[in-house]
Amino acid sequence: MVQDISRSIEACAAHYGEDAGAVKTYLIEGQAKALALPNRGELKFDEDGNVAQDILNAYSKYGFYILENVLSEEELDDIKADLEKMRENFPAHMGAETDTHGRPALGADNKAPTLQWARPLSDPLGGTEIFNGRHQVKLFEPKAADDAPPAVPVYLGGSLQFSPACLRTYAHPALLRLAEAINGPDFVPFTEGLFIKDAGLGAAVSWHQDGDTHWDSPDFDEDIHGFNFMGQVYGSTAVNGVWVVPGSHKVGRANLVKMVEDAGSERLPDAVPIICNPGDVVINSRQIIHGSFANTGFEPRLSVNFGFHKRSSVLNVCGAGMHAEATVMDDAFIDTRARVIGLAIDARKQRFPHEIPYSYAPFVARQDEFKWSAAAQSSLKDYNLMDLSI
Ligand SMILES: O=C(O)CCC(=O)C(=O)O
Repeated sequence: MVQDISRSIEACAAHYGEDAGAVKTYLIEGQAKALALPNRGELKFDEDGNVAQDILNAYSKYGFYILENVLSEEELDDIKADLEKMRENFPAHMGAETDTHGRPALGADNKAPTLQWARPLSDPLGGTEIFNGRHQVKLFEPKAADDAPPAVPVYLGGSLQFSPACLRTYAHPALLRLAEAINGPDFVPFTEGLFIKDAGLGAAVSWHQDGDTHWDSPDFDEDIHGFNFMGQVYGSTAVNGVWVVPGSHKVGRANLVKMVEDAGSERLPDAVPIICNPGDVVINSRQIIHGSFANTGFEPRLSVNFGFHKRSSVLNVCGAGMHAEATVMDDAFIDTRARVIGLAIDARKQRFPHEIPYSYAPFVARQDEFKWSAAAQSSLKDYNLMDLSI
């Protein structure tokens, strides 16, 4: 069962003037194509405890897979409660040092990037040089309602320092077993953040591929730039969700300008939306062509993002410096940044004591060193200055 978003499809199409009919058809056909793909289901394991091969095969073929019902109601409620608390503490407006209660705002004294804002329904990255120009085209920017605020929060970087619930989700044992199946037992962190797409306000993220450093590597393969998990708190739809071009993670860097020119519009004909219910988690190759349109619909989306790399993709490599200063990532650097995995495993163990915790191979002899507490949570401040982006 997927959410009925017919009202949002109508509302979205109405923004596009003479293209309204084409937009409506694109959304409806995209939705049907997405639901027909054989890349969704429960995260299953075989008798030996290995991730079901059909999941790995479908992920490899399409570059994304929808893992259904991974996050329990209880876990989702924890995330929503944290989110509410964080939002109460967001800067009162873009650039404010305090929240609406006059308290120091979340992230106000952080050195690392935290909350990012954009004009409602805009495409802040498309056609710019930000992130090494990977968002090559500017998407259509629908007009927001007259009473919309001038700027809305769109992305919270370094989310694990602000939300114990997100930290616990980061150590979800089934997800980490999948990370291990794809990236090996010594997998390493990438980056973590929340994509916030409020109904009628959320900004677009133009078509792009995430990888930066390894496109011309002699060892290039479909997994070299890692993947993102995207946990869906409210679900994700053709109107508010990420769209992807299935299979495009295998073929190298795409010329998106040409693809849009050839398509005659920003509506890439081979793209499909990632459709999820609350609690589903998407695994998405960072190399897949993906993006999301402005959220002109009535349903909000909140994606809890966190990714992992193969160790060989980052070890002694100079990072892309996407989220902080680029640096050569040696063993000690990776080990320090991976501490968040150890802490997350303990945080989860304390909250869900009946679950079998994930055993992270690099810390197998040291896991007892990692003890989550309120003080340990505070020690994560600015942890994302250690940037493993590639
Ligand atoms: O969630 C979104 O809208 C965009 C996500 C994205 O582009 C990414 O994770 O790279």
